[in-house]
Amino acid sequence: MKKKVSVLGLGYIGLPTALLLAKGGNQVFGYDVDERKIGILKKGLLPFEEKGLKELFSQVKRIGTFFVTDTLQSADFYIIAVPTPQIHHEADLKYVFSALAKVKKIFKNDQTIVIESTVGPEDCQRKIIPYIKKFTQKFYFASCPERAIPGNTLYEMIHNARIIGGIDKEDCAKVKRLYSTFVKGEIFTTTPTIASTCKVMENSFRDVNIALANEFAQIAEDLGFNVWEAIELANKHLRVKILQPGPGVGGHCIPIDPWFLVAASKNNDLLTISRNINDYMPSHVLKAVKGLIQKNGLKSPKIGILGYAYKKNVDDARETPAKEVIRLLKRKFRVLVNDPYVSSVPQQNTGLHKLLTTVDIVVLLTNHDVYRQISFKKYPNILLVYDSHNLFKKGNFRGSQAQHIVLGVGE
Ligand code: SAJ
Repeated sequence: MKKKVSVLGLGYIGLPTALLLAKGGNQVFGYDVDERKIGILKKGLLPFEEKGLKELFSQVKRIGTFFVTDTLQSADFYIIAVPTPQIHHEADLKYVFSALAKVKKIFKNDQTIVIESTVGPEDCQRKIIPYIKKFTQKFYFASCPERAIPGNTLYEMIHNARIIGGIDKEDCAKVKRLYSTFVKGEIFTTTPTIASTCKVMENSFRDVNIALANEFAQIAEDLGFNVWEAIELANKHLRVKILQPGPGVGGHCIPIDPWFLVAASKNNDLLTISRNINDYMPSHVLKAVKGLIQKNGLKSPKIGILGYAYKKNVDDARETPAKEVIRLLKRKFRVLVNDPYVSSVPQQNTGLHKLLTTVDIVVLLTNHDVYRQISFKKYPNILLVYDSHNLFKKGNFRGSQAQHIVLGVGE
């Protein structure tokens, strides 16, 4: 039987989850404290872009199972998908608790609360479940952290394996039935602590491996070889899959989640070092660009940044390393920024052609596909191109005098 669901928080995770549940035939009420967002959705528009989301939104509007509301509706399931920013390396649960406080006001016995937000390993057991127990003894609960990647959220929400951490078997079974209305991947059940910890372990795994790639890049620069070629060849080994270096790690999860583990246990040396290596990368870019300026004797050059999003082809700039690179560069140089996707760059978003005709140095920070087309011969003003993703190839420089310097390539 299809259920009544209230989704609290209509962001990058809450909104797609709500729409998929509605497409699955459930009656879904999307609630958010942000009146502007509610207004946009009520007009039938989307507050952000994500592949396939527009089509899905139109589809559920036609089916008539999704309702946007500025008052929380009583429902069989409350799905909490609010942000959990980092505070002193722990998950700040203030938005989770303010959502729970709203649930408390309308909660009826035997309803179910699901936490989709990323929380620390023991936050459910130690903080969230005890809070719920203060207002009801008759409830079902599961931690079911989202694991979809921005840029391919809908596909991953449907096809990825899902982990549901319920208090006991009945909680797991209830939530599993609900998620089965849209998840095609395998659904596993476990405890709230394991479900929450899996999520932060997954992102820590990625952070540590990116740090390894970034360290290899720095070693390559010291020793004078090309790390991209070395990684490609090392990855020919059957059991090796080295990731790619870059200007640092962004996004709402990988730079944050490992800290939740660091805060939870003293056994955190590798996690801490990896976080620090990745956080250092914007300074590494700054050092490299400054070195190039000095070496080429450029006096007060104008620098053009390509890319502000935290990764390619998305409009998401949360925790983007570009923010720190720009902040550091702006202390000494004039900086222009272009990003075709992100509307909120820290200063004016300069058109690509205008930027390329104005600057002396280009620093590529996000490997958006659109940048692959640039032909530098059209811009004789550009003397140096610092490429932190090894994006540009020889063809981009045919007929151009610009020097191409790549992160992780030593002389
Ligand atoms: N990055 C590198 N080198 C790489 C891969 C990534 O420097 O080889 C950088 C990217 O440029 C970016 C950052 O890391 O700045 C993160 O990008 P990503 O694409 O690896 O991951 P996210 O943050 O977009 O999404 C991650 C995913 N987690 C994992 O792959 C383990 C996603 O599945 C999670 O749902 C999401 O975090 C989340 O919400 O936790």
